[in-house]
Amino acid sequence: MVLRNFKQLLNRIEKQNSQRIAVAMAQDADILQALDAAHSAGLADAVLVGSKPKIEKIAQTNSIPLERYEIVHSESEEESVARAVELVRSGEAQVLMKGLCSTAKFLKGILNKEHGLRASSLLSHLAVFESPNYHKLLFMSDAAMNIAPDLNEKIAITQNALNALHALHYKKPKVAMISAVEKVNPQAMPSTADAALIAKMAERGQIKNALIDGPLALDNALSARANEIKGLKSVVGGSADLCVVPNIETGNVFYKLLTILGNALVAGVILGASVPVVLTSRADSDNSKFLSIATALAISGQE
Ligand code: COD
Repeated sequence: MVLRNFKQLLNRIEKQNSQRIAVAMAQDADILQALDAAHSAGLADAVLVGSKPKIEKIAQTNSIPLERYEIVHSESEEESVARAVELVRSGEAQVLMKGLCSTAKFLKGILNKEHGLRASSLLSHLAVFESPNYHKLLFMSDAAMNIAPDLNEKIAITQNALNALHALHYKKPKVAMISAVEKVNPQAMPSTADAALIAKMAERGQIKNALIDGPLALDNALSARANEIKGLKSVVGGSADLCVVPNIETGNVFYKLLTILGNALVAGVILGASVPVVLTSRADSDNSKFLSIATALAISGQE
């Protein structure tokens, strides 16, 4: 079943058991507000890793109760990430969340060969948007982790996202392999060739339970009218559930345009780790951070 909005996603998880989230660098007002909302909704409690004085000050300024949380004091970003990851590895928390630290440092902590949380060959980021201008939730990968994925990495990114969509009960998600045009032009625009190959793999059943088309420009992916005008027949048909973008720059601009100029609500998670991982941009709102927690829980399906 296709999810129209985040409300439907939240309905899915309202009966799940509450999870404990380990937050790396929790000294952030939006993070604490988001955790408060998750706690009030019965979804999760948390262990806050980071500067204890800063966490306490922020909580006091914003009237956020802290009694319900354990605080693990830690000074540096690296140490906070390592301690939060360790809390998850030891089973004291079931979800990991990025707080006020750099994405690269957070991801390096997850990827650490000895002490990290790798569970599959490639980890990737998945963003989810509820836009006032689109008729259902729109998923997009990868805006935050894989910088310049090659063909094999794009296949893995697509498969990770499909696994997440299947976990959310989508039977055959419509996937658009995004480029700038819909014509395959291997020499001038190699991303068009990668897109076409992945679409062909899906057509031949090498990637299962998905309708994949590409290359598609974004208007072909999202607008039936654009397809009509261009005379393009596509299984995605201007109604993509998932856009797979060719590189991190495209993904990052996609994400920020939708949130800053498009008034979209957004959630962000990392896929392929041994536990659900919540990863938002530091400037995202408290609601976005709450929705990201909800999305991570829904995908991990702790029903
Ligand atoms: N999945 C699984 N393993 C990976 C991945 C991945 N996505 N990326 C790297 N690895 C493995 C490599 O195979 C290698 O074994 C080890 O990790 C180190 O690989 P490096 O040297 O390429 O990786 P790092 O540690 O230098 O960097 C990995 C990052 C994920 C930190 C890096 O790719 C990165 O900085 N990504 C962008 C993060 C970012 O700035 N986002 C900003 C937008 S919000």
